Amino acid sequence: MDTMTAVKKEPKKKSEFLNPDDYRKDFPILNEIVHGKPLIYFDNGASTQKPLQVINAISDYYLHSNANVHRGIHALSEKATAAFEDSRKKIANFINASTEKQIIFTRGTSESINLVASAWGRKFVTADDEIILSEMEHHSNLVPWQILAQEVGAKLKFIPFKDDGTIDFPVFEQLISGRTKLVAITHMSNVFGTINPIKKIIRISHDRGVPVLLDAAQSVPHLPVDVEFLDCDFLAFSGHKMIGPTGIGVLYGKTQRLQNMNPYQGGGEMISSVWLENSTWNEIPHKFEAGTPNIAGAIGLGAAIDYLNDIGMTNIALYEQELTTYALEKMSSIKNLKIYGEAPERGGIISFNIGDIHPHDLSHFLDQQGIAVRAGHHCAQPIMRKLNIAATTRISFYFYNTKQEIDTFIDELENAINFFNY
Ligand code: C6P
Repeated sequence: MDTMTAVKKEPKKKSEFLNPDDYRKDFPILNEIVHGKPLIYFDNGASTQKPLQVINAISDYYLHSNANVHRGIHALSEKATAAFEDSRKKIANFINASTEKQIIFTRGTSESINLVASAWGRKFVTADDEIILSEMEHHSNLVPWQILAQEVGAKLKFIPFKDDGTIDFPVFEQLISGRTKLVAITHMSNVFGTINPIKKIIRISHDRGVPVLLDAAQSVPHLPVDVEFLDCDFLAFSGHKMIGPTGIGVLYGKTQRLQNMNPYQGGGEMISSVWLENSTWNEIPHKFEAGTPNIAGAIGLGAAIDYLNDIGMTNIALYEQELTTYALEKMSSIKNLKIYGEAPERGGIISFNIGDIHPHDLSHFLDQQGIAVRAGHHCAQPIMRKLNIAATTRISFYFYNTKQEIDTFIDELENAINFFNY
């Protein structure tokens, strides 16, 4: 017998872009045993794990330089302020902002978008103005605009998505008009994984004098994102989705736009002078950072950015693409498995259902095998409604995931199908 044909060809396991084992050792949580099985963490779209370098940066701050920022003249406060502001510079460089003054610390993507809806929207959006969103937005890029629109009497318009989970671009070109005040759209869908054609959207919007806000919660952690190249007006993202801590996020804004906006919240730090009856505002970014900020969070995010830069965002993007192609190929051979979203340009997020197995039952089954996935509407109820489903199961990758983990996941999907007798 010809042994060459008898041997089953094994898929290539090694990637030319990065070796996850070089990084997994920095993430102690990846060694956890869950329900007696080694943890496979496929819920990175919801939140990522943290390496020791980030955990240590946070504890170093509390151990050696804990003090409030921008206030004290003493050594600890100066140290804390330097570390906090250094993180702001790292973030500016990471997304290629022209100055760190364009980087505002927030609690996360949701707060960043609320900040713009409140401080920019209330000043510049009036009755009968229109804001263009898409049907594939996360609730965080829908609800703040609904609140604003109801308050000022503006209208929301929606770019539809098609069966393959991509936006209907010609409809966008029809929707934009002299009444449009803003286009706010997700860079990468947290349900479909679709990477939207934002460069084109921004160019067309700018040709009409319309600013663009990008919800970059799922893109900045996974792709190289360059705000100068994209020319977006606002960009929002979260630290916890990019190996940083929870409770810290970023709003990037073009200088002129930030300067022209009202403050978001009142309090310490955001003022220049205060009288009993009125006040004047501090310069950007401090104008938008009322009260004591999340100092440890900002420092932790700076450490996360150092870590991601060491790997290289292009390597991360290419590696995740490889994992996604590998997973999609394997999943496509499973009977009755439907994947939602088939965009040619996509990130490492895969939403699916298997027949009528409920996503909560499937995710519970997978959890019992140590595999963490997300099941539900993914804070995108309008997507579910349009697809006429209640929920999906979703897997989402990061650079520390492996093809071996995908193999185990596929085996467990097959076991689930047997278990549920489907
Ligand atoms: N999506 C998910 O599992 P916050 O919660 O503020 O850090 O991020 C909100 C947010 C905004 N936009 C998009 C595209 C997002 O994916 C998210 C967070 C998580 O999909 C939690 S619902």
